[in-house]
Amino acid sequence: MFSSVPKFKNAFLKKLEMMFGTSFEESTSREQFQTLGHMIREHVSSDWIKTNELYRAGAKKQVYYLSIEFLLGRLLRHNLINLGVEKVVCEGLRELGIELDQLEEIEADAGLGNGGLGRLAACFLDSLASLDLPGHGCGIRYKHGLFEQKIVDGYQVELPEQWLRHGHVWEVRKADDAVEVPFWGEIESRMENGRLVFRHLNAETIMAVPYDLPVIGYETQTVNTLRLWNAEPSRFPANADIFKYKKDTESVSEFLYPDDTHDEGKILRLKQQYFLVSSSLKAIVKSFKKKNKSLLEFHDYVSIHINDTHPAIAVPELMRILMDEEGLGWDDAWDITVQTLSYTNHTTLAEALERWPIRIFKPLLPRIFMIVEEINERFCKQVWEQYPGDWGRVESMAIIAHEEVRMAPLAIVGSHSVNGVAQLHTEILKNREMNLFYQFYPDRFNNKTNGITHRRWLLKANPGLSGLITDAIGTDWVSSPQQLENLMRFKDDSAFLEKLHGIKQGNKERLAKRILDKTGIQVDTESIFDVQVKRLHAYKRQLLNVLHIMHLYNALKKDPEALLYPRTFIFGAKASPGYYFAKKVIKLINCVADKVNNDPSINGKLKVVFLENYRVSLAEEIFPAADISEQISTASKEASGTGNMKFMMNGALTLGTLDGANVEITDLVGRENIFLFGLTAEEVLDYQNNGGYHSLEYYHHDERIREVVDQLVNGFFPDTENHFNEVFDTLLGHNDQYFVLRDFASYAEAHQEVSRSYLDRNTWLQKSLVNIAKSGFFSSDRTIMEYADQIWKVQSALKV
Ligand code: DL6
Repeated sequence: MFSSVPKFKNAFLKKLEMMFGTSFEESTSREQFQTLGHMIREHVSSDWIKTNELYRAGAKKQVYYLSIEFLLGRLLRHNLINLGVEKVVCEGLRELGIELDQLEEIEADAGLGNGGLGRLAACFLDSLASLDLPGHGCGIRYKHGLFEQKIVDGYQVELPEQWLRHGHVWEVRKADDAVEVPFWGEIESRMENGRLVFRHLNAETIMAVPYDLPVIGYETQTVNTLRLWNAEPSRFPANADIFKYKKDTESVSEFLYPDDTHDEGKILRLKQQYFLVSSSLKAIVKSFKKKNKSLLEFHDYVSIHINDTHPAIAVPELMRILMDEEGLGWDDAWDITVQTLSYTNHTTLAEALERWPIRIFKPLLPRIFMIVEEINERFCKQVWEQYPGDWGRVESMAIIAHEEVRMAPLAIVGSHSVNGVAQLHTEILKNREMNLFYQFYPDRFNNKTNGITHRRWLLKANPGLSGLITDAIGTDWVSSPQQLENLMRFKDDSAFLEKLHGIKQGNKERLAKRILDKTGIQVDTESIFDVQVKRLHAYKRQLLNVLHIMHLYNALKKDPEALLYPRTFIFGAKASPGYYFAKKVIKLINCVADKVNNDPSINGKLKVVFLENYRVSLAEEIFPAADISEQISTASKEASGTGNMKFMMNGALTLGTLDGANVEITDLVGRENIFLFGLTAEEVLDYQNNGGYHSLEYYHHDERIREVVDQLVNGFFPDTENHFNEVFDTLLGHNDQYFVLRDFASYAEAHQEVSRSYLDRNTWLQKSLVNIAKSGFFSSDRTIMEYADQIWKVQSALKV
């Protein structure tokens, strides 16, 4: 149906009539979108079936990527590109009077994630399928994804997200594969035929119903599966409030990350984790058993990856299945579990390391808690034997301590591999945060620097640049992104560099139009587009950025020539709903935007834009249009970052600290093609260990700092009396935990350097080209091949 334009048009019109019983002329855009989606699903169905058959019958190992988040975004154009039919569809639709761009807008972003961790999972799925690797995603089908952000009076307001309102065209409900997941109740144990048998009595059971999505690889016949579990009522309990039961049950897959500041929210979150893990593992074991192999060989056929600690409960759950359901003894079950599981850590921030109070964990998951206790006891004994008398070490490493279950130790002890997501992050894990575990299991720790799928973030998001690259070096870079390096040949080709400039300008014009439509702000496309888009968090230091903008504004007021080159600062960021400080920073950015954008004396030299509701589809418009990528986290705090890679791949230059993957970007592009500033990770850690930083000194000694910090509280922003007191306090009262004032001068100097460099257009374009040429390393294809070869030991299913 996609082999030629006429065939496509014919099939499209027929399908539309069949699906909606309406003529093309009468059809709505939504009906047209749904029609196209169904055609694609139909088109891939035979490859999907064949891929599954191959996996079922084959002797090859499968990998399952367990993740509480998958930030997929839209799939229509991505699928068309991967199938190689985008052109036919685009032309066919155009002949019918439909623009594919407009149809694309109908699709809701599947926002089943908060940020980097969830988007990484989505990029990995694309690479797995495109590399013909047998890898599946397992997640939750949240009814409401990440909240929709509205900005009201400068503040963030959250609205429930509604991606399923019109159904999800890519999913297939697999009701026959539903499994039950028990919570609460009691455990009865008794001897049966010389074996201890456990029964879960009086459990409240939830039905987990899978919805499968095809994951279509790029120009390959591999179609993998993302399985998202939906929570539904199972057996309605007798004599109980059935409405309450239904509501409680469905709430498990209702919202992504419910508020966990209260016990009620905590229970729900832990329920989600067990719901995901238990249903996925049951399905995995069931599918393995169809191969008729001994369970003792399980890990030769199955690899299960734990994406952060949210699915770490897979350790005791796999033990439970192997022992209680399959009858294995502890030692065999433990060997299999450890050899099957692997774990990625995504953060060193202490507050993000998960711990569950026993008072919640034990009653909710009684059998799982028993197994965790046993794992803990055996593990502590091993530590004690290796370090006799070292109580402190045992206490620090224990899985259960201080009335809590610690999920990171559970994941480390129960996995054969533990990886960080950038070189620096892995070193920090090994030498600091997880040093005791590294000493105990030196061979388990390894690094897998993150990556992004260049097919979405370059090929799809930036058709102009992709076309230029293909014209210059051929199409092979799409399958072998390292070939982007061949662009280095054009470094001294000024005609090529001018084309690069033209493409960037076109992308900036498109973004400028979007900004005007959404905010009413007119930006100058000749100005430097300086962009910071990411979750709002104190360590990511949007505050440093906005304080510096205030300084530029002050400087311009004093001297209209103070700014070497006009700038447009663009922000996009969602704050966690309960994160008060982050919400204040959003308000501050919006106040600065109001002040700066409406001051005629600034003469448009400075503009500030906050784009609301930052999400994958918006990100795809922003990255290609950026000149400067702000990656300014306090060194040592950002595990990797992946936005930094997306910007680089689209030719933006990084203005950043030596943190996360910025370190590897620097190694690749060279110091002359990046703008670095600020403390190093070592210096930050040294301050943290030994003290010596006093933010007040920087306030007193740097007039620029004093001026902007005072402006937070001195009425500089009209009608904001007391709004920024807490921001002021974090900087001075609480000694500026993230070293904003310490890095201010160096940041301001780096900005000057940016302006100076931009004035020399040819040199700037050369730097931009080097960034694009070196970005192939950050393709998630490279990352996934490393996971496949070194951790999962899986191979392409197509190779014999
Ligand atoms: O690894 C993906 C991504 C990194 O690029 C970011 O640096 C890191 O902050 C993020 N981590 C999380 C952690 N959430 N928790 N817990 O999202 O992971």
